[in-house]
Order: sequence, then C-alpha cells, then structure tokens
Amino acid sequence: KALALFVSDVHLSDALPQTTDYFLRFLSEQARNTERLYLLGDLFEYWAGDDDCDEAYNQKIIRALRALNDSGVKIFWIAGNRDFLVGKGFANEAQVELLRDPTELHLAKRHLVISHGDALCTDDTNYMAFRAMVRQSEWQTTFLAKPLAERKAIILSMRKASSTEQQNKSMAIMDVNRQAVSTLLQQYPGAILIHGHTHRNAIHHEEPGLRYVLPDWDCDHSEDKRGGWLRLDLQGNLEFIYI
Ligand code: OKV
Ligand code: MN
Repeated sequence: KALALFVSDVHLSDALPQTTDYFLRFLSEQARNTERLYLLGDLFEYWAGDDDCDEAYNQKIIRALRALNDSGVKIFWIAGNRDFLVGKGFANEAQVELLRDPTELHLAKRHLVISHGDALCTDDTNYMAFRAMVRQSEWQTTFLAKPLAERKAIILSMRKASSTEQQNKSMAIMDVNRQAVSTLLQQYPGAILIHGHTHRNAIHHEEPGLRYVLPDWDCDHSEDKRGGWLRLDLQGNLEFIYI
C-alpha cells in the first residue's frame, strides 16, 4: 500500500478516449491501493464552470472520483491552468478537497511542497498576466455569469487562437524559471517540490532542494506514452510509476 500518489496533466476530454480509459482504469485499480491521491492540476483539458458537472463525460469522471473516495481514498485537488474554474460545486460532487497552490505537506517524515507549476513559468510574461487576470474572483464571477455555451465558445476560440499562433509550440519549449523555483524552495527549507505543467518528467537537484516533475498523460497521440504518477510509500520513498 502507498501513502500518497501524485498525478497531473491528464488533460481529460471526450476527444481523448485512450487517455480517458487509462485514467479511469488508474482510478479503479492502482489508485485503490493508496491512502491519499493528490491531483495536481490540468486533470481536465479545460473546465468551463461547475454547471458543466451534469455533462455525460464529466459525470463519468465525477462518479469514478466519488467511487474512489467511497472506497476510502482521500482525494486532494490543486487547480491547473486549464481547470482553474473548478470550484466547490465540482469538489462536492466528486468528493475531492480543494487545496491552494502551493500547499505544504508533512507525510512519512517527508517535507513536501506541491504545486501545479504554471506559476513558476515566470519567463512567459504574457501567460503570467493572463493568469493574474483569470485568477481574480471578480473576473471569475463575471465570466461564470455568462451562459455555459458562451463560456465554452470563448474557451474554444482561445484554444483555436493559441494553436494558430503556434503558442502550443512555444509552450512546449517553455519551462519553469530557475529563480522562481529557488524562491519557492527557500520559503520551505528542506522541502521537496512536486509539480506538473511542463510535461518534462524528471528529478532535478536544484540549489535549495529536490524537484520532482510529473509526466503528462497524452496517451492518444503517442503509442509509448501511457501516463504515470509519483508514489510515496509508507517509508517515505518516492518513485515514478508508469502504466
Ligand atoms: C493552454 C497555454 C493556451 C501555457 C480559458 C477557462 C477562460 C480554460 C481556458 C483557454 C486556453 C486552455 C483552456 C492553452 C495552455 C496556452 C497559452 C500558454 C503557458 C478559460 C478555462 F479564460 F476563458 F476563462 N483555457 N487553453 N499556455 O489554448 O489550450 O500553459 S489552451
Ligand atoms: Mn498545465
């Protein structure tokens, strides 16, 4: 049995059936064998608001998370840059506990800091400005007051613009800023940082401490990639596991 599993960047979407299958299988099989599951952002390809919980695909995911919670696994959630509009409605339906980014953990004598990781990409100044705007509660209230179909249309047009501007390519070369990592780790002396977002699965020995970067789950576009997670065992050992 594990003490905790850490997962991020699954990018769940109706359009990605293979990824969805692998993740649902993870929830019903491997994730049953842990005390805690930490979902560290971008579980969904995008989230338009909690009133979209009723959608058939989202219901399938919500029911699977709720079933895992019912089996005795405590589930925690940190928002990503694609699903930052997840709120109390979703948390209540899926039975997950929302955490702030970053969150400090003390588990099995380990001192950990968990984050999605997008806030560390400070070199992407355009994105940081966008993030600051959309993370404001007033901005979210105004956005969420729009009809669901209009919100989805706005997100779709942003996604189209982003791919035509080939921002997705520059996103691929975008990484965390080393100074931002140091500044964060200095606030939690001796802690290990765990984050996702960059899709650059690795273990880094940074100036003040260790940094574990989670893998993404794009199982639909590459044969060999099948997702994975970081496992913390009862002795405090950390290990990446791949499907
Ligand atoms: C993803 C990144 C574009 C980086 C927008 C609500 C809002 C979701 C969204 C829109 C953008 C994801 C979903 C995309 C990642 C970029 C550019 C840089 C650094 C809303 C919910 F704003 F309308 F409320 N988004 N897309 N980037 O085009 O796939 O990660 S995206
Ligand atoms: Mn992300």
